[in-house]
Amino acid sequence: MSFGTLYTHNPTPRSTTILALAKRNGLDLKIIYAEKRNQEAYQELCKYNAVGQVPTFVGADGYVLSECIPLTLYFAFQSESTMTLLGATKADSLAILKWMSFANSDLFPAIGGVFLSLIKEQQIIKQDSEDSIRAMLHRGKYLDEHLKGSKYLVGERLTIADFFTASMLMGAYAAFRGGMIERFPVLSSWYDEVCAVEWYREVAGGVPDLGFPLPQAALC
Ligand SMILES: N[C@@H](CCC(=O)N[C@@H](CS)C(=O)NCC(=O)O)C(=O)O
Repeated sequence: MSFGTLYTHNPTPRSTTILALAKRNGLDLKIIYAEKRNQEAYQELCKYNAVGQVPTFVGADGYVLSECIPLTLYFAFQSESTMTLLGATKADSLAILKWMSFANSDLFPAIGGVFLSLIKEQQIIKQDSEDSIRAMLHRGKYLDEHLKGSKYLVGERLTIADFFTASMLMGAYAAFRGGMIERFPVLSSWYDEVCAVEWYREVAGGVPDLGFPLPQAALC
């Protein structure tokens, strides 16, 4: 039975964990790539999301949901086994949301501001590349320091925050893998461990190693 349709871009890290959860939960999900250049798909997306952003989900029952954080949670809610990734206590659930929000709003845009210009892709909202480098390194250090005292982002068990944050880091590891390992060893071991989890790797794997040098900048 059809679960619904996910409007996304090919690719976008904002959809990676959703797609991995859909596969793990055996959901029959139709994927529509709705970049602006695919005008027909884009116009269809705009019927459900007036700002034309992905990911946006339209359920077979007509339920519509957009924004990658609630969508990731919605897909995790679809089975008992993935619900265990949402935290065992209220404090854990709130910490999971905290890290997902940080990854989506702070980490991902900073990485995008560095990575997209390197691969000659257009930034939707143009960002200063020096500021983006500084922010990417600063936010990477914040994660590296946090993971020195915590096996996973939220305590001793893998949660959805780990998969979601790893997906948001993929641009940085695709571009600067060697430099990231050198500068952020703890973050990098955590990243490799999360990416090796089979159900996640089946969808998120195959990140290229483009071999760019990690840019340097004075941290604020
Ligand atoms: N606040 C949204 C942002 C979604 C977003 O900006 N998606 C990008 C792709 S990663 C997009 O659709 N960009 C096209 C646009 O903004 O016109 C979320 O967290 O899901």
